[in-house]
Amino acid sequence: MNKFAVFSGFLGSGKTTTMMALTKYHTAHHGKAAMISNDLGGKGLADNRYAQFGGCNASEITNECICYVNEQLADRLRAYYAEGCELVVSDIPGFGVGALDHVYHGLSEKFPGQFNLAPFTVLTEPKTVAHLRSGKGGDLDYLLNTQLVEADLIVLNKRDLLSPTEVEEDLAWLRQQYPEAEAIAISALTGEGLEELSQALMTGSASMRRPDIGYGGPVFMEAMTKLSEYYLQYHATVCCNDFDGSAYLRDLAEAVQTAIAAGGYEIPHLKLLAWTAEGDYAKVDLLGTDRAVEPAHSFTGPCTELAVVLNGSAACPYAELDNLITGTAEEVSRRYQLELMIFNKECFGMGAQE
Ligand SMILES: Nc1nc2c(ncn2[C@@H]2O[C@H](COP(=O)(O)OP(=O)(O)OP(=O)(O)O)[C@@H](O)[C@H]2O)c(=O)[nH]1
Ligand SMILES: [Mg+2]
Repeated sequence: MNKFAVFSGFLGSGKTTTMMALTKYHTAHHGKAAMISNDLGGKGLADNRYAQFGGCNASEITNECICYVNEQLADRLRAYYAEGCELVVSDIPGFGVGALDHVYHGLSEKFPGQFNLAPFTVLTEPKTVAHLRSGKGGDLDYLLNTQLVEADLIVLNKRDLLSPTEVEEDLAWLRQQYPEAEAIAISALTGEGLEELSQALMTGSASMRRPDIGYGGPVFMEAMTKLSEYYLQYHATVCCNDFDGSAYLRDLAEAVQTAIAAGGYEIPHLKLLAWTAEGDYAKVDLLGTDRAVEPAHSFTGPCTELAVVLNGSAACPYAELDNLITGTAEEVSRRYQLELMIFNKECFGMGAQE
């Protein structure tokens, strides 16, 4: 039976990494699978390029949340099923809520009986669970909590960062807090739990609940107003000899981290992806001002020119975010004697900002 699942979950929880690991695992052990990366920026999302570099059966839906383009999503699903896929997963933007209603109910109302909807899946990670369990509260709590309220299936990702006892404690808390949902623990990085996830999606089905999440209400608007999106694509050419592209990406991520922290802002996730004409590539993740920059993939050799994509979301007014990241990219590139040709930049706030 052909299945479709939405993967929701906060910025950096591991949606892309999990979709990549799952589609590969499912294809190798069960049947053909595919993934769709969805975000608000224009064509060329870092997540989709990264998935394709990683050899995944992957495509993107850009410029709009899949919440509002049900027809485009339906066409894409039909195309994947026509090429023999039995499982397709798509994420939504990492600060998104409301996809249970907009996507699952939207598809089933507009295309009755055409799509088999797997449990609405929401990823979370140990850091988020620890924060919610602490009850400390924060600006983004509405989003962190509401995403989990929508879940039929909660996936505690990054279990490799926890002891077995901690995993059980977090799962018990999640089950008690969100009793409508199943909860499982996986590691997209080690592959632990992928079979359980694959089974849960193929054998389970969406509850089609309609929880009241206060969508569009004052708390929702307040949370969205804090967030801005940033997209930058450029070519970088070194003036002489070659350079270490992996070190460049890492230095850029660390310099952005310093600039964001100095401004008193927060950046839950910035993805920095670069590649050469020969197809070598590197990726670095910046996951907040308090965490070490994580290289996800490194170049195999020195570079003479690169294509670079930066995609990210921050709790920072968009004009300020634009100045901070663009200025930092120019400054770090000068240090590496790179000539930049910027060919696309988008930076916008998620709600009305002063
Ligand atoms: N330790 C560990 N790290 C992981 C795991 N899965 C993902 N990560 C890391 O978490 C970071 C974020 O992963 P992504 O898959 O890009 O997260 P995302 O949810 O797609 O993020 P957005 O696209 O910003 O919403 C990356 O640095 C990953 O390498 C995991 O199972 N264990
Ligand atoms: Mg992603």
